[in-house]
Amino acid sequence: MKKICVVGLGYIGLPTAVMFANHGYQVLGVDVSERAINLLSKGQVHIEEPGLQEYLNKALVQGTFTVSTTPEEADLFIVAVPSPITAEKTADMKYIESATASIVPFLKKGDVVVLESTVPPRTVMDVMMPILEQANLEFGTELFISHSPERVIPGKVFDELVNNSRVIGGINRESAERTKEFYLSFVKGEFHITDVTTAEMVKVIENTFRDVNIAFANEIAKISENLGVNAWEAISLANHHPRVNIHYPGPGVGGHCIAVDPWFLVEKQSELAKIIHLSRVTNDGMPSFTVDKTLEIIKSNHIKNARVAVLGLTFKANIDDVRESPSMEIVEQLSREDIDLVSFDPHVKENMVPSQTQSFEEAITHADSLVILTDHAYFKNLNPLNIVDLMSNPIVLDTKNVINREKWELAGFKVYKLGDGKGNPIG
Ligand code: SAJ
Repeated sequence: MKKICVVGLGYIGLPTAVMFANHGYQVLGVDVSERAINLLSKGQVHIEEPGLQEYLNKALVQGTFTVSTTPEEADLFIVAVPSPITAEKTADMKYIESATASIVPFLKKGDVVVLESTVPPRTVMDVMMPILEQANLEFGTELFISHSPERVIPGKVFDELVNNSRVIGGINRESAERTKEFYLSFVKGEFHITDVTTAEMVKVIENTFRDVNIAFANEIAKISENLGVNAWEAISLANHHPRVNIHYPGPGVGGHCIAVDPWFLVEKQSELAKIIHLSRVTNDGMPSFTVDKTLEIIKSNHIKNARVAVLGLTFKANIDDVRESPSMEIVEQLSREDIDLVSFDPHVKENMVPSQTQSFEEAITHADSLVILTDHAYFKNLNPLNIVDLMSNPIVLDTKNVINREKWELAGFKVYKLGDGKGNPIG
């Protein structure tokens, strides 16, 4: 049985590792986090992803998955570690560097090394290859290197791992082909073979496309508010055009990808990456825009000592991840205001901020305004009739177009929506 060593057992590495372990490979999962390794060695997952526990259980029963804090010899090495940005918005390559260095002592003739992390274009050539040189193997004939960026969306990882198409960029054709052989074991989507730097570029521009598109939607939302238009309606009608696909506005762009990757291009080519840069700034400004709107609503409704309930802390719907979430920034900004702040998220089971409560009822009781920041199914399914009497002032600001305006207004709510210049009450 061929052996695979996956370095980095996070949101991408762990699902990928257990997938291979269920498809004919002996897999060693490596992570520097003792906590993650301890939990995994007891058969427990340290991240929430539908299907993950089941795949892990199956692999453990078959004996095809083990974990460790250090790599071992293998036929394929997958690097899936974080590539965050620094406070200066430049790529932080330290995890890529240390993960690459950690496998060098175990490399042998014929091995394949694949980078899955999203990185600034040229990283494999300029950062990884100089480190891999220490293995004293000839690149492209004795050691095969490629980049096959992960493309999965949290919450649907297992479906997308199998069904998404995959780009594989090799330092030469042989590297890409050898990489493909491994992934063929479970990927049903198409494979697209290219060179290594193009593969890096492909991944970064996919996410940059989304960021620029969302910035466009956020700009449309602001313009719509002033023109008496409902941006949600306008965008969805525009999207009926066969060649238009506008994304939707919101309180900001979160996650570790879309708000990060565009900076990789700004860093490399700041003179040229102008729309990309402006989009980042536009999206980063949305939390403050949301806070200002919340405060304006309180003021225009003449509410003194307002109690504001923020609903939704994660960076997107139906997940438990609050890292890089615009909601967290909004909560932070609101906590500095002269209001009584309470926050709630049905998916976040540990309190992450002082204002957080685990009880929805506690969050809304005596609130003067609800601020919905995440489009969780939980919020979509709320019945306003069960809420209205518990609040001191039934006001709601919906930043994700989650609630049905008519239904909530009929129940007695004053409904404000981000980007809705048509339906928002005056004052
Ligand atoms: N958002 C909007 N408006 C929209 C869509 C999203 O404001 O119309 C916001 C979300 O609320 C969220 C943020 O954008 O805060 C990012 O969410 P997302 O669903 O767009 O993306 P991620 O970060 O969960 O996953 C993305 C995916 N990339 C693309 O769809 C091009 C995923 O396929 C990648 O694997 C992932 O980035 C990654 O790891 O790079």
